Amino acid sequence: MKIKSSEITDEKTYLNRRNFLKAGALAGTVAATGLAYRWLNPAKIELAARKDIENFEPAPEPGRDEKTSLEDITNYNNYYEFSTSKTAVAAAAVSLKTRPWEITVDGLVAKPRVFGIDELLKFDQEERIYRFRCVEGWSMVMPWVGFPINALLDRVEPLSKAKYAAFQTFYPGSNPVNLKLPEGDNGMQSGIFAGIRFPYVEGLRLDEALHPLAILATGLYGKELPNQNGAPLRLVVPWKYGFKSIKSVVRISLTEEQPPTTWNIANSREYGFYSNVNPNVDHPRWSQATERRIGELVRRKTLMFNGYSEEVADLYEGMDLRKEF
Ligand SMILES: Nc1nc2c(c(=O)[nH]1)N[C@H]1C(S)=C(S)[C@@H](COP(=O)(O)O)O[C@H]1N2
Ligand SMILES: [Mo]
Repeated sequence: MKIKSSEITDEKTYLNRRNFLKAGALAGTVAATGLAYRWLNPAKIELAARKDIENFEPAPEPGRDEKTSLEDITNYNNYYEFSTSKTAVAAAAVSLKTRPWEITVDGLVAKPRVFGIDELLKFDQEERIYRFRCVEGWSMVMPWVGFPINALLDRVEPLSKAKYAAFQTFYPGSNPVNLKLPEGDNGMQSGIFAGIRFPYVEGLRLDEALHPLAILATGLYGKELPNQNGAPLRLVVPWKYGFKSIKSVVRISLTEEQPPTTWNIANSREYGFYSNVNPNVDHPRWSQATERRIGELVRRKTLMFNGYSEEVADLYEGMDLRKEF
């Protein structure tokens, strides 16, 4: 059953739709993807059509991937605009105002547009239970609510020249196209204290962005997204290290050139553009072969593409994943 856009009004609605994913959601996803892929590579339409909705769930073995508690998901965060201490982010992010909030989708598209957040909340929302692996070596299982990015990109009609999607986080004083955004500093700190440059930026190859597993999340555990997790709208790319999943997005621009990304700017030797989860390619300072699942004691093996190989491996055919890490 697919959740009707008109039904998404408040937290209670989110709550009542915990299991709304399942069969119905697939049809919509595939239709939207087919449309979007047409701009890029007709062969990809088939790839999307093959996908079984069960593959979006993270449990190859029953009991192996229990959902991480809401308590852990909302109190162990990386959001450097607020704090570099994971346990301090939740309290600091209380001061983020998420209204008014607009997102511009521009660049190499036929119909560039500004979307109000409330319009995006009316898109068909699905629950997606995903593994989430931070490059630092910890992981969780998150029950997101959101919609595939391709559902949004369809509306602006990507041009065939577009090869990448660039994403930008809200940051006070950085409002290039005069969006309606909250006034004031919202509790965000200077990049000097965080050791990285703000606004936080990320990027995907367009075919990655159009992949049905890549979503814009609007909720968590059936409720609206908590500030510390990137309210009101954040990217989630479950086969890539967590830092690719940029929070509190205000701009998505399609480009011909590979866009700059925050952690790659900070240290290009340690953080590549692709940053696909890969147990065989270590971080220069630590192994990526295993991870600590938050809430568990014994480390577990990290899976190639975070366990989503079947869905995404063909995006990288012919690439040397050691060089293009
Ligand atoms: N704008 C912004 N987005 C961000 C970050 C950040 O510091 N700023 N941290 C990234 C990192 S390193 C991770 S692991 C995830 C953490 O998401 P979570 O707090 O929802 O678990 O957000 C990513 N997105
Ligand atoms: Mo991370």
